[in-house]
Amino acid sequence: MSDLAERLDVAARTATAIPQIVSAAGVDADGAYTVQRDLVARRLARGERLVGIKLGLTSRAKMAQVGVDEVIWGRLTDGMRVADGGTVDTGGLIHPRIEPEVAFLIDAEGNASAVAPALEVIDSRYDDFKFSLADVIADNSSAAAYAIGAWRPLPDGLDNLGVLLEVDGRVAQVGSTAAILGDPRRAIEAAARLAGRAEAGWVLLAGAATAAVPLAPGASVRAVVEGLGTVGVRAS
Ligand code: OOG
Repeated sequence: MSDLAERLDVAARTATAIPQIVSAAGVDADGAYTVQRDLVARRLARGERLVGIKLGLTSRAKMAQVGVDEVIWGRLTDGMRVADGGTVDTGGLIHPRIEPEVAFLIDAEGNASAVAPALEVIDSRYDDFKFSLADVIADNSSAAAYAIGAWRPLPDGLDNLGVLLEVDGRVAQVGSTAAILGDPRRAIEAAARLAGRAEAGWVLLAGAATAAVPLAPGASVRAVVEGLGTVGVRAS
């Protein structure tokens, strides 16, 4: 298992795609979460801090895009965080894509105390962005970077807010928060069930509301979530 984690770690650090080594080794989903833990442990050993959880494949659009139809989760570190309005360095990534999300701030009771629009950059470490369930789980659910807009208290309804993904001022994807498990608030229970209790102050990325789009150097990307505001990044 730890050699699989090492190969994924090297793939990420050198921005070099690799074959689907986890499914090829016959590792199942449970084993793949052990590989993921070992992979993220390498980042923590280099000084990064665990700051949250991401859910993946919580929408039909995403499941259809990658051909895997189970909700998955991954670990977020402070090293993946990009400021709202900040820059994502695509030079260190293989074939990055970007997607619009909703983020929750988790309190000491495990409840969401605030919500914000978010952008997630995903970058599969596998050739051609192709993987099976075990491969993508081991690869920390393709996590690469994320940005979060301004936090605000949870509004009454979060279940049908319009979502736009804009690239260079043009609409690239349109969706609704309803795409995220029917209501993104379901992500809070789903994360607790799948990943265990979050720590106070952790971020939860609920998963993308639309398919992801390629992130090219020079692009300016903005997510707009109705009633929640906007968040943007630039790619260099
Ligand atoms: C897997 C990760 C999906 C999401 O928000 O659905 C994900 C992938 O598409 O590479 O992060």
